[in-house]
Amino acid sequence: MMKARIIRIISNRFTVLTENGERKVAVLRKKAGRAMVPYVGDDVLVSENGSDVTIEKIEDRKNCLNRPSIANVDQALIVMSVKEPDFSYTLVDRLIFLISYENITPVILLTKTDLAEEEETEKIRKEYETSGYKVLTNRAKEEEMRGVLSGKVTVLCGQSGVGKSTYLNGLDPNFDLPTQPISYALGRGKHTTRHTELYEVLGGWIADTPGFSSLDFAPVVSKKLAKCVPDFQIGESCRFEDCRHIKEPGCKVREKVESGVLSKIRYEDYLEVIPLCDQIKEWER
Ligand SMILES: Nc1nc2c(ncn2[C@@H]2O[C@H](COP(=O)(O)OP(=O)(O)OP(=O)(O)O)[C@@H](O)[C@H]2O)c(=O)[nH]1
Ligand SMILES: [Mg+2]
Ligand SMILES: [Zn+2]
Repeated sequence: MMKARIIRIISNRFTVLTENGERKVAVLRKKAGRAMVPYVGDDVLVSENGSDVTIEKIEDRKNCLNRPSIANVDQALIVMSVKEPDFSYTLVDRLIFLISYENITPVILLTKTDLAEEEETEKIRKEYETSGYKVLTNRAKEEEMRGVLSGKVTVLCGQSGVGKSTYLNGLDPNFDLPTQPISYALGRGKHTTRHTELYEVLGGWIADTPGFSSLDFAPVVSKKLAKCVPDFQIGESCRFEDCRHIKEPGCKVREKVESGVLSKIRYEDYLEVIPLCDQIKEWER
């Protein structure tokens, strides 16, 4: 048996990188991990029999995201264009919530800054930097990106057409990932990247992922989400330990939103997802 990490999945073929640095294409042993579906980023044990490589076991994950599906990441770059498609606070905030909920650090990456006025980009940057988020743009220099990516596993998250693959291509001249103008007409489907894959770049690993069109809050436990939103880490406790920061008396978060200390945008986006949460019962999880 050998330790390996899954770096690419295309239907039922799993490309793994073994501990001795070899790439091999493996299949999944039926019983491996029982009902567990392997994700890119999973640490696995593989066996070799001649040229057949089989995944025998999936190790426990330190975290995982479902959209895009990936396991064991250190940070997520939320990729959002300032134009084409238009920048959406709601979408970025929903991604922040789902990513933080899985105990992954969100970082914001603004793309297509050439398509907007400088002030527009700066306004967005300010909104998130004021709340304590790291904000990058597609103009970030290699030096800065090395600082962000080196020694870490990073996943790119964002809707289709925001420029995830284009951005990766710019990080390493050896990359030639397919990219495509977004087509609103033509009905030929606008998802260019169709699988998740980890690439080695600037001293770390980064995953390109397919864009998605919806996010799922049904399995999210709202009381847990209330504790995960980075904006709400204010170093003060609400009166009730399980406060969801909605209308509870003695809620410090709401107080700080009302006095303008915390972002109203993020808070309103938070209130909007609360009714979407808690749709899956404990025993069904
Ligand atoms: N003007 C401009 N266009 C860009 C920029 N980045 C990407 N694009 C264009 O946006 C379109 C979509 O880019 P992709 O890189 O394919 O987008 P993606 O996020 O990988 O999309 P999916 O793979 O479908 O999820 C392409 O036509 C790119 O050339 C940018 O910084 N400026
Ligand atoms: Mg792509
Ligand atoms: Zn509260």
